[in-house]
Amino acid sequence: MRLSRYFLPTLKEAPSDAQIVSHQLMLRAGLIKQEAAGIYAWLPLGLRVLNRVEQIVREEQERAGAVELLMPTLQLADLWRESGRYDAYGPEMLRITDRHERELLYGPTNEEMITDIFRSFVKSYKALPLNLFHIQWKFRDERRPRFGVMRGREFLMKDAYSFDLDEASARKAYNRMFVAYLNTFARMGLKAVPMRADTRPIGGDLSHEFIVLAETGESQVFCDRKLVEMPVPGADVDWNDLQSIVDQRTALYAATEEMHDAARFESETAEADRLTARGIEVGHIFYFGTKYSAPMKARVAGPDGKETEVHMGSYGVGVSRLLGAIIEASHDDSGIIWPDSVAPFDVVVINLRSNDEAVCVACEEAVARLQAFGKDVLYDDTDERPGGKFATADLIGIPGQLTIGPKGLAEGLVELKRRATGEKVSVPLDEALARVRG
Ligand code: 5CA
Repeated sequence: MRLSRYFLPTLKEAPSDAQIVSHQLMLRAGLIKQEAAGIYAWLPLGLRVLNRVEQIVREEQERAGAVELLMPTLQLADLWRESGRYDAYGPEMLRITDRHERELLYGPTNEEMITDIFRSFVKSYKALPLNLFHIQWKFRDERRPRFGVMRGREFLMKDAYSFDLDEASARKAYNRMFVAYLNTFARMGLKAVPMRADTRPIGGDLSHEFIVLAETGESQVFCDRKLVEMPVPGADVDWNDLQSIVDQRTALYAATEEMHDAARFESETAEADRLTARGIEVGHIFYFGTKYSAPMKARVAGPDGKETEVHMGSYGVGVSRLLGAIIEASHDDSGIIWPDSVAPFDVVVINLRSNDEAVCVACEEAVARLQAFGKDVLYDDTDERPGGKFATADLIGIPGQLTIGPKGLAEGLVELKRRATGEKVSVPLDEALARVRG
C-alpha cells in the first residue's frame, strides 16, 4: 500500500477530551473518528487491526468447536418479552419503532435470538453439544460512554452460546470457552486473568470475567499474583477434559470488585501474592442453565424420549474494546507498538527522498520482495520530511521499519528498525529482507 494513495489522517495533538493513552493514540494514529458519543467510524488503519483481532477470536472459537453464524443487529421486542428482559433491560436498550408500528430494538446481546434459532431447528439431544457464535455490532446506550472504544455505545462483540443436555455437559462447554479465551488473549500479547464475576443482566450463577491488568482499567480487581504469570494452555490440550486447567486457575483467589470478599482474599492468599489492581474486562463468560430455555421453551428429546429444557451458557469478547486494551498494554511516548499478531502492516518501507530515482527504484524493489514473502507492506512514498516520516511510523506502531535513503544507498546500505525495541541496524538490502522474513 502506497501511503500517498492511502487514507491515514493522523493528528499532531489528541483532542483534549481523550483522557487515556489508548484513546489518544487511536485518534492520533488515524484508527478511528468519533461520530457521536460512544459511536466511532473505523478508518482504514483501525479497520485492519480490528479485522486481525476478529480473526484471532474466530480461529480460537473454531478450535474450541464453536460454529459461526451471523444474526442481525435489529431484533423484535416480542422475542425479548418471552424471556421477560424487554422491560427488565431498562434505558440501556435502544428501542426503535418501524413504519408498521412494530417494536424493534438494536441488540445489546443475543440470548433470546439464538434461543429462538435453536428451538426452531433442534429437536433431539443428538445435535448436542452445540455452540454457535457470531461477531456482530451491539448497541448499549451506556450512561457514560468514555475512553473511546473501551466503553462505546456501538461496539463489536463476539458472542457465543452453548446448548447442552445437562449441567455436567454444559460445564464442559464452559471450560472449553474458558481455555479458548486464555489462548485468544495470549495470541494478542495480552495477559488476561479469569476472575469470579457478577452475572447481571445476563443471569446465572457461574461466571468469569477475563481481565487485562492496566492502570486505566475501569474495574478494581483483587487476585493472586501467580495467576498473572501462569503459562497459557495452548492449542494442544485435550479439549474433552479441561477441568484440571480450569481448576488450577479457579483455585487461586481472583475477583472483581462486586464479588470481592476481603476476608477470604486474606485467608486464601499469602500477603506477598496479594495483588490489588485495576483492570480492563475483555471477555465475560456465563453459565445460566435454563434461564432462557425454560421461558422460551427450547427443549429437546433426550435419549429416553422425554423432553428436557437445554442448559445454556453465553460467552462474550469485546472485540473493539480489545484494541484499546492492546494499546494500553503496548505503547511508549512515541506511539503504539502493535504486537506482530495484530499489526495493520508487518513492515513500513520509508523512502527518505521520493524525488530520487535510485532511491525509488530500491524502495520499490524492497516492497515487491517483501510482498513476495507474504508480508503486508506500507510504503511511505510521500514527500514529507524524514523527521515527520519517522514520527508517523513510530506513532502507527508497525513492527518493522525499513528506511532507504540516498546516503545509505551509495554505500549499499539500508536501515532496519524494530519498533518494539528501537534496535536499529544498517545492512545491505538482502540482509534486511532476510531479517524481516525471519
Ligand atoms: N451475552 C453476554 C455474553 S455473550 C454478554 O453480553 N456479556 S457482556 O455484557 O459481559 O459483554 C461481553 C463483552 O463485551 C465484555 O466482556 C466487554 O469486553 C465487551 N463490552 C461490554 N460492554 C461494552 C461497551 N460498552 N463497549 C465496548 N465493549 C463492551
